[in-house]
Amino acid sequence: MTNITEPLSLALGLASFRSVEGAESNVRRLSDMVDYFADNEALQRALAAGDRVVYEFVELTQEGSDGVLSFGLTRIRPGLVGREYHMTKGHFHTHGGDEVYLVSEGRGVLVLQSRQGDCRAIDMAPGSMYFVPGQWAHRTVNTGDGDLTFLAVWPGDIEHDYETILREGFCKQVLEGPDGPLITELRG
Ligand code: PAN
Ligand code: ZN
Repeated sequence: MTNITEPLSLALGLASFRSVEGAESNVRRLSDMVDYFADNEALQRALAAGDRVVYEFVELTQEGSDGVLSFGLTRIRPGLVGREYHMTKGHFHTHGGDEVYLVSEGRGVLVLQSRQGDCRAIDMAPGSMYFVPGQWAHRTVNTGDGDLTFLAVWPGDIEHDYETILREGFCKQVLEGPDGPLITELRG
């Protein structure tokens, strides 16, 4: 948890975010993603070769309901588990807090799913921002050859709910196809 009361300028890199007092570093390895990638056999094969990092994120979390903002930087390494690209777990925000993403490097897809089951997949590119409405679960997929790095900014009074979307499952999957990323509908 942080309490930032002075203006701050940060380069969009993990190291500079980590240098802020109270920053929380998170690493998600293959072993943390067992329930998330669809092809469990491919995951076990990849794990046998080493428990590699799938993504890292550094959060500067501020708590409060009076317009306080939290923010974080995520870097997803390039890679595949079977035909599925490296991706984040994905979550809903409790209380429906909106979020803004800004991509600094890489290529990817933002997969969104509303509480009513509406489903979207939006291409992500450097220099573009993405608005995540409060009632939509969101997951980020790295479809490129290099790191996908993005800034996220969200309200301080939300919690991250991973359970609901894990139980429901995202309705779109992003797979490596013969001519690049292929977005498949799992249902709906
Ligand atoms: C992001 C995510 C970050 C990691 O900062 O928390 O990209 O993804 P998971 O939290 O799904 O593992 C964000 O959306 N914050 O609200
Ligand atoms: Zn979020």
